[in-house]
Order: sequence, then C-alpha cells, then structure tokens
Amino acid sequence: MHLSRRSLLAATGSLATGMALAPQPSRVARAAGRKTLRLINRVIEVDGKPATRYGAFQPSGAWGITLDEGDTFDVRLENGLDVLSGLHWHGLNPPWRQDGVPYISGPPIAPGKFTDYSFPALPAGTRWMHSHFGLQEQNLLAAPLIVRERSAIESGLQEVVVLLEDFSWTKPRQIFEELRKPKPMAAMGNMSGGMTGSVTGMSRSGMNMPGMNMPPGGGMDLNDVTYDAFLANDRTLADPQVFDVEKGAGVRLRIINAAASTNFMIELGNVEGTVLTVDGNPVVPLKVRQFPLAIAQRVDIAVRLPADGSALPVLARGEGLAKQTGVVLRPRGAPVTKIAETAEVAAPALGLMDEMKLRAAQPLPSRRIDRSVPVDLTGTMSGYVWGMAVHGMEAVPVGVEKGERVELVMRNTTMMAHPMHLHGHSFQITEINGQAFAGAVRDVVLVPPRTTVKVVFDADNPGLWAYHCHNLYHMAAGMFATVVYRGFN
Ligand SMILES: [Cu+2]
Repeated sequence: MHLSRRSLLAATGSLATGMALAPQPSRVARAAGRKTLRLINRVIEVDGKPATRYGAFQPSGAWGITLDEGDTFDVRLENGLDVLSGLHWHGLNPPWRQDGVPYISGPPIAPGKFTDYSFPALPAGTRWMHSHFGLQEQNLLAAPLIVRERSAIESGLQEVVVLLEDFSWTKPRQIFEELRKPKPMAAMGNMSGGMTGSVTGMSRSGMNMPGMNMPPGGGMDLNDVTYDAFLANDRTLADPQVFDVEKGAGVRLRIINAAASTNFMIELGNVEGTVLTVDGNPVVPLKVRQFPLAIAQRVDIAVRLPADGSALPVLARGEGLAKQTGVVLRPRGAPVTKIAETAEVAAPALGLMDEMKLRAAQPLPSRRIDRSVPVDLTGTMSGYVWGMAVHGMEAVPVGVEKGERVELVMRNTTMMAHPMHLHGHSFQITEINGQAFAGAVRDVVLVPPRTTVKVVFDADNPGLWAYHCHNLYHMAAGMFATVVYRGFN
C-alpha cells in the first residue's frame, strides 16, 4: 500500500493533503481496516481495439470493494486521474457528508489528492460505486461494492459479480452535445426504432434521435444513445468472462446495471433462477427466467447449473435491442460455445409487471405517512431538456423533517422511462398506477411513461441528498432534485 501510494505521488508530482471527513478512530484500527481505492486510467479491449477508460481499483488489482456484513466502510479514495473526480457509494446510506456527490455532500477530489471515508457499511447487499462528477460514469468510472450478507456467507454459495456497462467510442461530452442539438421536426419520425432492434441508420455520430419524449404517434422512446458495445465485467461476448463452477452447483449472481443510459433484460435461457434481492434488499423469493434491470438497479439471482454438466450463459440484452452481453458459468470440462453479440429477438420494453410481483422480505415498519410530496418527471419536445417538478415547481427541493415517514408520488409525464434514485435512504414501493401493494425496498425505481409510482421512506438520515434520474444524460439535462432536511447542519 505504501509503495503504491509513493508511486502515485511520484506520478502526479505533488504532495497529497487529503480531506479527512470521517471521525478519526485510533491509528492502529485505521491501519488495520482501511482499504485503499484508486481512480486510474486503464486499457480494456473492445472489438479487438484498445480503449483507455477510467477505473477504480485497489492496489492489489481488486475491482471495487468487497466487505462482509458488520464491517465498517473504511476507505481511502485516491484520485490518480488528471481531472477532478470522486465516487458515490450507491446503495449504502452513509452520513450525508460521505455520500461522494460533488458540491452536494462535499467537494470533488483534486488530481493527486485523497479523501477518507469511514462509516458502517449499511445496508448489506449488492451495492456499487460510480463517479457522480460530470459525465465520468460514461467513461466507465464504476465498480462493484459488495457487502456480503451474513446469510450469503453462511449459505456457502459461490458468488459471481456481473457489472454491466454501455460502451461508446464517442466521447461522453460529444454524445451529450449531439443529444442537445436542436432536431428538425422531420427527423422525429423514427422514434421507436429502438423497439425493433433496428437502430441502424441513425446519424453519423451513432446517436439515436434524442429528446423525443413526445413523439408523434405516441410511441415510446427507449434509447437515446446507440452504443457500440455492451460490456459485462469490461468484456463483450467476443471474449466473455468465464467463471469456473461445480457441475450442478448453486451460484449466487450479483448483477449490477452500471450503464450510463441503458436498461437491460437479464436472460437465463431455459434455466429458472430465484430472485433473492433487488437493489441489495431481500425480497420474497421469485422464480424467473428473465428479469428487468433498469439503470443503476441490481439483482441477486440464485441459479443451479444444469444437471447435465453444461455451461450456463448469463446474458443481458439492451432494452428494445438485440445487442447483448454476458458471462458464462462453466462446470469443469464443459465446452463453452460462442454466443452471438446480437440475439435473435430484441428484448422488450421494460415495464413494471415484474416489479408488481415483488414483495419486500423486510418491509419498512407499518406507520402513517407524515408528508406526501408530488414529483412530476418532465421533459420538453424541443431540445433535450428534462426536469423534476416538486409540488409543481421545477427543481424545488423536497423539504422533510427528521423522523417523518415521507411519501414520494412520482408521475411520469414524458415518453421515456426514468430510473429514479434517492440517495442516503432505502425506500419501499407502495403503489403503481393506483394499485397498492407492499413492494420491494429499493434505491432505484423505474417510472415508465404515463405511470405513477409511489414510494415511502423514513427520514432518518439528516442532510442534503441528491434525488434524480439515473439516466446520465437525463440527469445532466436537468432531471435532478434534492431532498433537504430542515435545519440539517
Ligand atoms: Cu430519465
């Protein structure tokens, strides 16, 4: 750790004076428990060509962080990049100052500097980490953050982490600029191209028709951006990651949608899996062969390898697309057949059919709602402008008081689905289009077009919290609000 630290300093040529945000436990304890995580440039290979992208690795080379339930999240985050950066600990509920959202929870980390984090790693489960700075997430600045549940550890099940990403050879800023360019009305005909999987014939920059949240004919717009590849653990199906497993064994998949702007359908083929958690939070077990995974959501699925000893591909297909990625679980000796990057059929549009089947295994305690807040998800036809109107007013913070049970009533007035994420809290889904049920506890919920979703959370983590659409380009174009506790500081 020391050597690596020195080499980082040598590389940047400056002395790091980090900001210690956390209370300081004893030196010995910190030295024993603290992990170092470094933001770096790394080279991956896509379609046989090298791509330099950001990444978050420990000095050992481990990707992201893995902890056990009960551990402290004790991490020194070093910025080895030449730009301002940082990481948000998605799905953990830390004190607000340690949430890693620049200019909301704290400043970004300057090149060559570090920030220390120390808080209980709660709640346990499949979390992840990503940059919340600019468009860095599209530059693959994301990694797994797993807090292994006691139950998972005791189960003895082998665990396989699959982190999904969308990849483009085009620079994120250029993608965003293309999306924001005014589009002539005549160009708005091909809105639903994404639904058929034939998203070719787009502009030369590779972009789909953007900003078409109110297309003629009322069709939905599934994908703003046409990606060059989808990645599973940084790899395409041309060279997928192959995990060695035992014949007929059980495996716990921890699947993370870390894509900037792509919802996926998880495909298990003929094998039936059991959903154990969504967004890291336990649900009443649900049998599935496919399962929708919106941007920033996670799902843990227990699968059993086929008794005949054959390999099991775990695939993720882009919403409305035939393009897919995935990994392979291979029992010893089983052949691995090549899987096409283009499936025979496109994945459907993501709806909430499966969401309505989910029931929290550990629901929020039953109590009366103290505050109900209407949140309209908005967008305009001209240009690429997205918004959140709280109490009917654009970008007004959601004001809450500590101790309240708060309900958010999210109404999507646009023609795109929005994966909505609240920081610092776990919420429970309580109603979809007027139908009440004790749904899953999550930190991201997909709100499809013309749909109203109600969620509740307990205001038990005072601070100033980001609350936004997790489609990176929607967020950058304005679909971003905050939840603010009265008198929180
Ligand atoms: Cu959105």
